Amino acid sequence: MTRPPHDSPDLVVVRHTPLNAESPPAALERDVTPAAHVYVRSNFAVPALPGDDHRITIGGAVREPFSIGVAELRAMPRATATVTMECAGNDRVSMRPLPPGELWRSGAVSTARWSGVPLRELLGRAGVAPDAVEILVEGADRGLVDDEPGTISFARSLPVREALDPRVLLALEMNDAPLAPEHGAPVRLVVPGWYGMASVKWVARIEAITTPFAGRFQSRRYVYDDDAGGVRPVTRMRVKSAIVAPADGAIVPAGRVVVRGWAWSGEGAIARVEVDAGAGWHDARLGAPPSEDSWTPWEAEVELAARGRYALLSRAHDAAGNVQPDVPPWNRLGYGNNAVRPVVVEVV
Ligand SMILES: Nc1nc2c(c(=O)[nH]1)N[C@H]1C(S)=C(S)[C@@H](COP(=O)(O)O)O[C@H]1N2
Ligand SMILES: [Mo]
Repeated sequence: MTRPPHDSPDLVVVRHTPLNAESPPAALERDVTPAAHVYVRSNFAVPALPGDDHRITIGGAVREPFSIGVAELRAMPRATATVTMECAGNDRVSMRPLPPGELWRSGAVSTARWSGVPLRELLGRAGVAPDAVEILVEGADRGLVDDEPGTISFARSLPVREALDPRVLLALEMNDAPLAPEHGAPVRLVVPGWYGMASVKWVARIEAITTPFAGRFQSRRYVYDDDAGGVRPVTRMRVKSAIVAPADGAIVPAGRVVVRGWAWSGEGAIARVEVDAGAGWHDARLGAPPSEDSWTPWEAEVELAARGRYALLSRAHDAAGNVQPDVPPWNRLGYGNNAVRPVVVEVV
């Protein structure tokens, strides 16, 4: 029997061109998301790059600027890390009033095993000048945007101290296979703990800079803009949890139901997860996270005795004392929605 293509989609498409697509709910039950099911978020089309012949330039406020080919990067000592990455726009669809931007539901989050060269190796070789304040990383992708003349590239900066964190990688592989084009082949940045926008794909240029970067994707997008003119940069992932089983909309028999999910935060380890099925909050059991930079599994049993519909809720706390809010924290562009989100099941 042949199946229609929409019967087994790899990803849930939000926009076709450029491709923006969510991980399907079933893929998020796994601790490491299969590569074909990792969400894709791109502002511009995938640039055509020459694979191992692609070169990165490292310059600006450094002692010794240089360029390095991807083939040379592959020959350098590697580090590997399992990292949970969430798009800052994940769950934008449940913010009110509806913000502009891609209308992500809850699938713009994935966990992958990245392997590559720590960024600090290249910065060490270049010798960052003492007056450098940030490291700028530019992708090879370019395109037009509504309100600016000519094409612009996707570029982001990190404070020097963050860029020197040995966990920040120039990744060459995802889940033990070469990076796919849509995920930044041949080389991308991976910044653990930060929302996805910091993890620049298709890296072409790295520059040490002496004044803070104010490019579009640093100061006009990926900012918490509060209507009153206050603007704060989007940085680390807010504490959040997701229920992966039962699935939203599932029909379950009456009785005990095991609720399972993940919790993550870029601001500290997960300290506690609570679950509510309508009778009040109680603690879930935490499992061991696959790594320090990945989500923490949790599980709880709830008693769904009577027929009818139930809203299952989960609420995570991190070691820094942050807890998920009940209501999405408002900002004009709809970033960082870490509010508690109901999963509805029907007991028959
Ligand atoms: N060069 C480049 N890098 C980029 C982007 C982009 O548009 N261009 N999008 C960013 C955003 S907003 C996110 S959430 C992540 C998504 O990475 P993924 O598509 O591999 O999941 O890539 C980031 N890196
Ligand atoms: Mo993103």
